Amino acid sequence: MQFKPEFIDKLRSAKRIVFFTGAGISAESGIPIFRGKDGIWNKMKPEELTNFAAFMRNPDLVWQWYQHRRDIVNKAQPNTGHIAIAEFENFFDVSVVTQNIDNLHRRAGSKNIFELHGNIERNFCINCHTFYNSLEIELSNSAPKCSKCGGLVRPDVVWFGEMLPQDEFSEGEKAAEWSDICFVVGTSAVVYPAAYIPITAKQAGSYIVEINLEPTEMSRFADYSILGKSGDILPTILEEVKNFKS
Ligand code: BJW
Ligand code: ZN
Repeated sequence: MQFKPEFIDKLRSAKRIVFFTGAGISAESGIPIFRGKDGIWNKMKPEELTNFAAFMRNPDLVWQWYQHRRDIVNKAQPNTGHIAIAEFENFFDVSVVTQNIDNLHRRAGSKNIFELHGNIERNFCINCHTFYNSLEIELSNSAPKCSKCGGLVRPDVVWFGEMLPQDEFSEGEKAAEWSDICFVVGTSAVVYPAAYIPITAKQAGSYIVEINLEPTEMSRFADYSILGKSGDILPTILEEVKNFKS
């Protein structure tokens, strides 16, 4: 794979790198993406499953959907893309700002991770806000009840119309502002405010590199768009880095 010389120059001089990731980076681990022809939302309607009103209307249905996805996530392993990102930490100051809830960056060994849309391993009571990890509650087919107050327990993920975790978002923004290169990997970049992260990076002068199977909303902001699988492209970029860093 031949990369644009300007990109290699940027890589040589870069100190801080931010990876802004979406569902596509986990696709090669067997976790379905949301949109497009292979997206889960061709089969499941987001408005029936990913907002608070939907949960209140039918908590068991929403809980079962997350149970199904927990099973997929638990069986999945980080792929070569996640592992390459973790290895970038040997050469650069790296932040990972992810929209994913699947823990695969952490399991691959990345340290500095900001999760914008929560984490499927965590749950909380909608009444008293007690947190439960998935080992602490009964993972049956009905939405569990809080052992302290009897309130409904929901997954700690961000649904449409809900605020993003403030600290994760503002730390992610800072990482974007400070970055020399911002990689935008495996995201359709249509969900806001998350999609402001690479735009913030661009406005602060960072070099934007998109890695995706196809052009996206982000392509017009990108300085360089690389089309292909992140599990192929990221390890190849890492090899380039190893060549000039060793
Ligand atoms: C590969 C690949 C391979 C495949 N290699 N690539 C303007 C400003 C601000 C907000 C809004 C706005 N306009 C509208 C809004 C509201 C809304 C929004 O953004 N709507 C748009 C969709 C229209 N945003 C919100 O509601 C957010 N909150 C908010 O705005 O709060 C403020 C507020 C509060 C109160 C009242 C009003 C406002 C919250 C958004 C929460 C999103 N939550 C979800 C679900 C999380 C939990 C769960 O997983 O169940 O997050 S939705 C879903 O989309 C999930 C994802 O993180 C997110 C992004 O998807 P992603 O990762 O980009 O996946 P895909 O499938 O779209 O794309 C995959 C890509 O990978 C594709 O491009 C493939 O080509 C590629 N690919 N294989 C490389 N091997
Ligand atoms: Zn409670």
